[in-house]
Amino acid sequence: MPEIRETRMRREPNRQHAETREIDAVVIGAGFSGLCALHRLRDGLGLNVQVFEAADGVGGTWYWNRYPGARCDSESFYYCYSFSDDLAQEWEWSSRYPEQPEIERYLNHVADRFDLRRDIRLQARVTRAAFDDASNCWDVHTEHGEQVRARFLVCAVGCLSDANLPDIPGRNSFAGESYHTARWPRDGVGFKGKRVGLIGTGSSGIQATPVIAAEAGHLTVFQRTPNFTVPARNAPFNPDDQAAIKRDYAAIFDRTRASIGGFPYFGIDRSTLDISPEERTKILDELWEEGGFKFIWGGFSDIFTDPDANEIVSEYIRERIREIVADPETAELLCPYDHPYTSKRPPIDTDYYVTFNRDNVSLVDVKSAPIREITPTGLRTADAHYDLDVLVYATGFDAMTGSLLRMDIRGSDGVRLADAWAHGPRTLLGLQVAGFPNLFTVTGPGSPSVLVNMPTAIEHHVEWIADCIAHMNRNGQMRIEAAEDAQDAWAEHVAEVAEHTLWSKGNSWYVGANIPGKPRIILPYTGGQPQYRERCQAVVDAGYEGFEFSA
Ligand code: NA7
Repeated sequence: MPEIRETRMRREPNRQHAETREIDAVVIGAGFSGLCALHRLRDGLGLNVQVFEAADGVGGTWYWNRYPGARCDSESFYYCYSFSDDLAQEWEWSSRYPEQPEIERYLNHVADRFDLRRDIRLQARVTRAAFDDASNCWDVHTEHGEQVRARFLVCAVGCLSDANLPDIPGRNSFAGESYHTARWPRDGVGFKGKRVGLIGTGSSGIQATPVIAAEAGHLTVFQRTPNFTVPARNAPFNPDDQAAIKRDYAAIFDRTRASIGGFPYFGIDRSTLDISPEERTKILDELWEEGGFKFIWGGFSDIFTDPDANEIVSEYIRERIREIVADPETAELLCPYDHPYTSKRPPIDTDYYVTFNRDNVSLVDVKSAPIREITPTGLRTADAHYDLDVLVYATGFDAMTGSLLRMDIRGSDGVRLADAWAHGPRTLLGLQVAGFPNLFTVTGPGSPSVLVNMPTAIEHHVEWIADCIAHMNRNGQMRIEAAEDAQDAWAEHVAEVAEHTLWSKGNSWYVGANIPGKPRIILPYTGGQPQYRERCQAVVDAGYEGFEFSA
């Protein structure tokens, strides 16, 4: 197994940068959020900005996740930037759900169109950043020795970017090929005639399974927790529909900003329990046929809060699984019973369940017979050995905190972020951390982030950060930081809101349960985007209440 973090990167020559440049802002990451932040801070505020990006291309999530079947779960026409109407009008999406190469092309187009590349340093992983109390600046260091001093540090590192490669005994002894879905080779992987093992049935595994199965000699899916997934119903984008959307784009983007999940349609306030079973089934049938996230947001609002309501919808999905999967034993293994629907991030899929009807696909339950070790020739569970030529790890990410903590970030008085967050992340609004002045986190823990269509959440944060910096510049302020008591109050609020929902009830990455030893704490804010935006605006209107400035 190649070292996961470096799988495909050419090493930059060992440059020596003797001098420390002084600039206004460093942005870490050149994905959706980093590109947006660079554009807004440089071209909007006129700041001198340097972006550092670990990869050898822009795109972030959409650079790294090239696995077969990788595509977005949000629909293309709103999984994009809204900050430029010209951009929105000129870009043509090919289908309802764009595939990874298309989104990567889009982000490269954005980088070129807004002349962003000249301020992006590729293959420059930030390893260390330390706040200097005397100058109120951040000293930022890259792995190749470059140093920059900047007033502001904007972490645009993504919520799902620190790939999780489980520490399974014998992992490095495997003699075949092995890949993590989030570190997929650019040239692809050939599966023809091969015995492929795939570990993990989250969104990545569920998207990859049908595509790998279509090519492999045999595919064995190692499932620890079955997942609820609904059909995406992907289809080419009809040009007339696309033209109609473009005529209405401003209103569509307004709706994404006003809705709970950042989608251009509003959730329906309807209880699962208030209508007859027949009526309910009819609604669910229609949503199942329509496909996508509307199944979640366009059906019944109480599935997020009421266990009985949730169980009804969960059972509806189980019935579909039993209907689709021919072998009753396999169908039952695919049925989740141990967590409420949506308490683990719900995937949407293309032909996932039906793939288990293929002769060359088998499902292995590694909950009842856990994986014991990887061997040179395959994978051993508690009760069998599986011979494999290729092993695919679709094992997810150290979500929302992994990429931040992987860097050695030291705030005021040299306090390490890793120590400040030893018992779980604490932020004010997911935007700032007490003790880490002038550092902003785009879609950080404690903000709705991953529960919202990501570009919508990202643009909101970038706007807030840019407005805050403009406010500081107007008022001659050099330093901003979250007040400890305001941060405590926000952390308490985030935890309390989650208690009233089912979001925190599954063993998911939403609560850090997928990473051994990670403190169990709800990572995203579950109160919904509108409430969150209101709170962010109220804070600004009250003179950035909860934040402390100094000149
Ligand atoms: P996820 O959703 O975290 O899924 C990871 C999967 O890997 C999940 O089924 C895990 O089972 C499984 N896993 C992880 N470690 C192991 C070990 N050691 N043994 C067996 N199985 C394991 O990651 P994805 O990449 O699929 O999706 C991430 C997000 O990207 C997704 O939520 C969307 O937002 C887009 P578990 O459920 O923990 O039992």
